[in-house]
Amino acid sequence: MIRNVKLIPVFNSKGNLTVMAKVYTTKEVFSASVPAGTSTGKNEAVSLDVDVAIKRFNSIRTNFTGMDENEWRDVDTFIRQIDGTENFSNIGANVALAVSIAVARASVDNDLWRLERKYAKTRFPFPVGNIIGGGAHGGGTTWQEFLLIPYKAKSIIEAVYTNIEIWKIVGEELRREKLLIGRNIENAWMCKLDEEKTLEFLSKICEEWKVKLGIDFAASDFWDGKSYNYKKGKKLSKKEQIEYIVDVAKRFDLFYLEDPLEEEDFEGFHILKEELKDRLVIGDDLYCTNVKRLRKGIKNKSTNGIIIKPNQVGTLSQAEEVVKIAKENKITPIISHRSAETEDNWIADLAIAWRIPFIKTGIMGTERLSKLNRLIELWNSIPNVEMAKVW
Ligand code: 2PG
Ligand code: MG
Repeated sequence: MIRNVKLIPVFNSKGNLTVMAKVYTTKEVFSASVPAGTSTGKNEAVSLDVDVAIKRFNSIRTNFTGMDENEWRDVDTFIRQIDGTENFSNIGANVALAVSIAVARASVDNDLWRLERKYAKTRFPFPVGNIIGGGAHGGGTTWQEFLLIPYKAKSIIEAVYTNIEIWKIVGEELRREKLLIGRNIENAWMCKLDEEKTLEFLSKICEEWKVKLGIDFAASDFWDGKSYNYKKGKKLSKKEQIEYIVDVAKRFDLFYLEDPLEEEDFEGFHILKEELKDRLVIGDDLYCTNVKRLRKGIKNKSTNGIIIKPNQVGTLSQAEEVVKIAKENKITPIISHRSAETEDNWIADLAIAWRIPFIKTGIMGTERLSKLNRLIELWNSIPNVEMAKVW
């Protein structure tokens, strides 16, 4: 039984305040902290300023006393009721999610990966690692993230090791060639190469290491309502951007294409998906982990992949529903970190609980490694483990 819920302001990896929730039950104390985005979608649930959020929460927190943590979905429903809006603008999606996760943790004695136990074998997600960055995250390119997928890996440690080794090699080579600028907010390398030069550079390394390449274009960030505006002055219309993405995806054999178009272009995504059949065309800002938007994507046959970021929607049970509907419609879920992270590692556990085949969580930096190390820890403690079946 829940005795009390408290919120504490803590810092995220960008040095901004975020929320840690502490749920006191008759057994123990359970906690969770939540991340924040930088290139946020305009349809995300609203996160409030931490001071305001904590003040508002303190006026309602006694309502949780006496609730049953094992009925964590009911607690989520209650959080939505007391907020009373579609987008958590009263209590804040940051507060809603921190409380939601801490309560869910209380229901499984902290082992969030046990939230759903339906299968004899436990499957682990392939890490999708941000190697070179740009856009709103910082770096030379207009596109936001160049991503590695170590698809040959037979274990999670091998997968993580592959991405880390490539990260070291890429950093050294960029430094040697005097192309290095530094590291960005997700600890991806920032360099002086443009989009295509970056792809040429990475393609060679990916071939040697047998990893697949992906991109998060975060295209809404360089769309002004009329054209896609590239850093070096190139302007592309909707149609030209689609043609360019198809060309680049084929030329560089890109397996993973996240937000290649702006967040309202459901029809454009459909055209791309049809042109790029055996690749993942993924919506992040397009969906914002929101059921209504996912249904629109299903109707328009927009994508075959969806990013799952629970803080875009507000509670675990809402994110769980999105994962379920996506799977029922053969849309691959990819669970993801945010650019401003904490050391909390719940996305790792959720990837396992919800059988999600990919986890996007960066490569380096303690706030990224905490998720990867959690996966390694679980791989070594759960019997009957295997990598996701995606290839
Ligand atoms: C993204 C994420 C994570 P942000 O766009 O996919 O890499 O960035 O958290 O800034 O939205
Ligand atoms: Mg994205």
